[in-house]
Amino acid sequence: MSRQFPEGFVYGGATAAYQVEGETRTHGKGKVPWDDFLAAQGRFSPDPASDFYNRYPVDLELCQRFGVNGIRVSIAWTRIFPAGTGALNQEGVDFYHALFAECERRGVVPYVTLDHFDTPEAFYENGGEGFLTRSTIDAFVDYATFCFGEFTEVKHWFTFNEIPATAEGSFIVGNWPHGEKYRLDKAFQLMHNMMVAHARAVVAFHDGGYEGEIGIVQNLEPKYPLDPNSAADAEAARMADVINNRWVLDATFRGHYAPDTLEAATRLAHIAGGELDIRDEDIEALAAALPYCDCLGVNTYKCQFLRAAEGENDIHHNGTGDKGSSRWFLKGVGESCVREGVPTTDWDWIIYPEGLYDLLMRIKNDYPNYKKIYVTENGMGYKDDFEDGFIDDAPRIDYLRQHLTWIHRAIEGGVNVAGYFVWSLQDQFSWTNGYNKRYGLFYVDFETQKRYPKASAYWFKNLAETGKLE
Ligand code: BGP
Repeated sequence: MSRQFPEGFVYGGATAAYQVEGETRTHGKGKVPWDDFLAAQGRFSPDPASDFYNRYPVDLELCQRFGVNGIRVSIAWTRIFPAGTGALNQEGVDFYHALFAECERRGVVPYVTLDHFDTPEAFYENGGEGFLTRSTIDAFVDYATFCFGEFTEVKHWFTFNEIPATAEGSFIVGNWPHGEKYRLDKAFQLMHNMMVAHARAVVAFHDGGYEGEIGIVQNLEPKYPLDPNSAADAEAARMADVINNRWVLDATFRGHYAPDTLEAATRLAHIAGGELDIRDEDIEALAAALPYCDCLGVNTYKCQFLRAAEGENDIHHNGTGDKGSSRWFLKGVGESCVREGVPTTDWDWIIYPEGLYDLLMRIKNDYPNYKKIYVTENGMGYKDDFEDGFIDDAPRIDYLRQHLTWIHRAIEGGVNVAGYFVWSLQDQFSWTNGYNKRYGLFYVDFETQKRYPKASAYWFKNLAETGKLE
């Protein structure tokens, strides 16, 4: 059966500054925590990544040829303000103006994120702890306000990319720079502080009278009890849901935390040995932004099945693609399991497209204040085979088709989904997995930086040009 997407639906490709640009230590750019962290690890370098800093015209020309009419990019805060605040790097400002002008020339609409995992290193110096330190919130609002005023050619803004993933990498899995493991207290606090920063930037956008829309991108992940008949498993899923979804959704679309959300977060923070610092003025800031958050970006790849269990924390991230090597056991929550018959990727990400339908319907039902959703990332990490310039990535096409089918069903169910961005536009650098986990519609030979359209690119072109999902 074929399905027709609505007129005006955005068929996009997604990127992020640090994952595509390269030139991380040149052109006046300031440092981010990943620079030293990756160098010390010695596994892979973010340079030159996909060399987007120099090759964005090539990628935008590909967008035009393949019907990709929207592109998610992020501004690297440290290209604009190398030390986070203070002195401006004009070269960085000029770069983004040139990038947006090229978008315009190619008929590709930019959707711009202000901070995609690359908060400046400066906020971790002199005892700073990034967004755990509240002055970073003020700095973000200043940076955001600068961008709104400077880049008036941009009409679609997102404040942050994936606050729950930031908290997870930084304070639960601990595989990010300055990371610690199992610190749910810090994870909730970080998410809270970042949500306040988001809210204040949204209000600044509104008060400044800038043209366009603004929202936030989150990694939302459906959580299910492993045994649908077990109340204990359901409770484990509820806890995991609070961490990943409810905390940030409540902050965005209620303007406060519902009592049971707050109770769960406080309990989990206590288990980790800490307290949460949620102030009245923070809640006022969240509430003030409520009417002005125009859109939600949903990044979606996988789901989680939870089993209730007692025991000690034990999380291992599979960052190599050795299937079956990951473990996830979180005290106070439970254990992550794979339900029989449900497929996984080589990185143990559970493929469950129907979960996206559940998630979208749930946002509509539980958060009626939401206005519009973009699926801002969806895609399949895969070890592509390159044969004489041809890449037959049939499993990826299948993955995209299934997810788009469930998105279409959600639209039929009344959810306002306005666009879909494949992660990723071109192959790029993955933060904790390096370069063998490819996602792109366009294959990148990282030696020569040559691009090759994959089978999925041709498939996507047909979808984008006809609006028809076959
Ligand atoms: C999201 C991020 C992206 C990207 C993607 C794929 O969480 O927003 O930056 O990396 O996931 O994840 P990974 O690279 O870990 O496979």
